[in-house]
Amino acid sequence: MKIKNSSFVTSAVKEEQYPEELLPEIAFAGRSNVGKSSLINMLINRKGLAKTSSTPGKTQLVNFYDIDGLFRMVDLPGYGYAKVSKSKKSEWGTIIDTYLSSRKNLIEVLLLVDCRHKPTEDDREMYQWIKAYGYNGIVVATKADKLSQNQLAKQLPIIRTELKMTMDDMLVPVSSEKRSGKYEVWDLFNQLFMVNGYDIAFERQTDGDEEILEAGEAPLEASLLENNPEKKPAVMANAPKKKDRKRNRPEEKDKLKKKKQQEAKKKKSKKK
Ligand SMILES: Nc1nc2c(ncn2[C@@H]2O[C@H](COP(=O)(O)OP(=O)(O)O)[C@@H](O)[C@H]2O)c(=O)[nH]1
Ligand SMILES: [Mg+2]
Repeated sequence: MKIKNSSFVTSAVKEEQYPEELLPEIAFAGRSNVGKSSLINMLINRKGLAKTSSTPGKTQLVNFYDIDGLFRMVDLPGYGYAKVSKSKKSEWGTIIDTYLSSRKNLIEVLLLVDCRHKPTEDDREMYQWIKAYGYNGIVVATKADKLSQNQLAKQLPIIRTELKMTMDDMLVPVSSEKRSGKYEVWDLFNQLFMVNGYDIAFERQTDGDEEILEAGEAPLEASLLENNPEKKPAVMANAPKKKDRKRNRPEEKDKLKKKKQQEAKKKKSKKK
């Protein structure tokens, strides 16, 4: 099945503004400017459906995109933009928390990090958050075109270490600029639909001007992963698990909150 129609559904801040929970959703989280909107556009072969921006930190909205009436991609508000005020930051936290905690049809959250940089504290927190809500926590390393293969091979383990990922956790390098990593992400989506019990399977979304690959043939961007120290493309190495909403118990959330508060206290006392 190829994508024929993708469209913007709505932007939301509050739960009442979300579209009905009729379709499975896959959400994209990450710092502003990390490449969330660009990745969405690449995946659906559309240039400007998700608005990309060179002035980050502006939109604090959850954007829903409908893909062929079968599922939705959800662009979450970006975090970590220095010029954003404290009140904006807590607003951001509330918007994300509301979405993650309430959305029954959310099957996975991808965390995007820039492959060139060490993940930030915000990234680490976001990753913990995603895990605490019972998702696989799939990490997408963006802007892979900005690094050589050797540099990328060095960066990927750093991202793993900083985010405290295990070898079971998935890490996928992509470049929206070079249009690489697209098939890996789509294959992953298909696996996610399958393990979550949805009868949805998309064909590899070719751009039209590139060769159409036979089933089982290595995708063009496999070369990008050649130097991946994990040898296998990360996506294929481990099958994603069905989301485990049981882990999303209030106690879990409370524990996480307490831990955060304790950490903040420690930091404060250190400063003194
Ligand atoms: N070189 C390169 N630039 C990218 C890539 N993805 C996004 N960008 C650029 O990074 C900036 C922010 O991208 P955007 O998708 O708007 O990020 P968002 O804020 O996370 O949605 C834009 O100027 C994009 O053109 C990529 O894969 N490679
Ligand atoms: Mg964006």
